[in-house]
Amino acid sequence: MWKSRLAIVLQVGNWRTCPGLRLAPGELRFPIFPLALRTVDLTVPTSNLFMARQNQYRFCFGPWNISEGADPYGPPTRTPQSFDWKLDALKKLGFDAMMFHDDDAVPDIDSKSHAQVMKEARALRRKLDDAGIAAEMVAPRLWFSPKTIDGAYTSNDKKHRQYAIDRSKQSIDIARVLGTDILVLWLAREGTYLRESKNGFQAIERLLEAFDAMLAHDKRIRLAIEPKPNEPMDHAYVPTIGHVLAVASLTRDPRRTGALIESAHCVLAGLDPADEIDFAMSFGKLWSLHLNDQNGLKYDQDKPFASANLRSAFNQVRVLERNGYGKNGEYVCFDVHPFRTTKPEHWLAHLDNSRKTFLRLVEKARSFDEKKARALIADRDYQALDQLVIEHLLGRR
Ligand code: XUL
Ligand code: MN
Repeated sequence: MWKSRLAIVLQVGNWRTCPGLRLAPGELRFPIFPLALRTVDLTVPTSNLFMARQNQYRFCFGPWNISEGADPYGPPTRTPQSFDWKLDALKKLGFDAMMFHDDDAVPDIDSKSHAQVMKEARALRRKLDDAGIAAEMVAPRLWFSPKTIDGAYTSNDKKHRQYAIDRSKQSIDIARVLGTDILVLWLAREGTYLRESKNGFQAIERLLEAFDAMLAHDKRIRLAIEPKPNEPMDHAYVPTIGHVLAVASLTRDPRRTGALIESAHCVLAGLDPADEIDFAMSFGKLWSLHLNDQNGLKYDQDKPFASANLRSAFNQVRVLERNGYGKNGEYVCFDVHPFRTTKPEHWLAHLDNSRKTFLRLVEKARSFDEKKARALIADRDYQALDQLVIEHLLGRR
């Protein structure tokens, strides 16, 4: 059986030093002549050669995912909880790590000196260590300040662009103290409300200037750019994973510039989250993940994972399984919010449910009849393939 599916990655040359080569988890490459220049790449997943080692997933969320229910038309519906309460909840729910905006880690960050920020970051690290919880990432929150009203890295005001770069460098320092090498960049205000207000060519130059400054600031930090096509902006400059990877390729260190995919953001771009995941992973660039759901082209909903489209969620889990997401230490994060109507006593259900659903879908992905699916594909009977998936999700074997 294995013979018919055998293919081997032969690589003539040293893959570590050849630009443009990637080694996805679950692939084998055999460097043959270390100094040769050309490559022969007959890629094939090793899962086809050996029994796949099953993924063990680790989970995280951020303090903002225990939110209070405010929306643009109404005030909060739940009284805020303290950070310690949230950390305790995360632990009790069996999650492994927490995500942080810089001001989740150090509140009122702009009013504090760098030394004070570092001191508070160190205290947070001790608290996390005591709780046995890791910090998954740090992200500069560049969309609240009066200095980012017209954008952060792409603001028309040079002083404000500098503020954004300085704050990002400080976020990197916080990340290092918290023990993570991932800086997430959701480019919230890097776009336009009005096309004529900015120059798109120049915006890419400015983004690159900022990314390069961050990469130079710390030689080990990795930038995980989180694309989103709109909201709060009408049009964002980096709306999809393709844009992320294109911009990454122009930075001073493309190897340290990668991506974070959020399911809802893909739906807002009219794209399939599973395809976006496959795309990023085929470049070895998916370093973090925000699973959630979104019911079509509306405001950003951050629904519980699979809440709007169970089949799409199944396909996301299936590609994560197939591509070995998590094997390099990546976490599965849920960027989900409770419904505004949620009572305080049910406040954590969206997180617990998202994780439960994810694990149920892992079972579904592992028990999917791949052999039958392959036979139907070979016979080009996609009608039956469609029904195979539906029956499987409905629970019938
Ligand atoms: C916004 C969003 C953010 C980022 C973190 O849509 O997803 O919460 O994930 O800054
Ligand atoms: Mn997100």
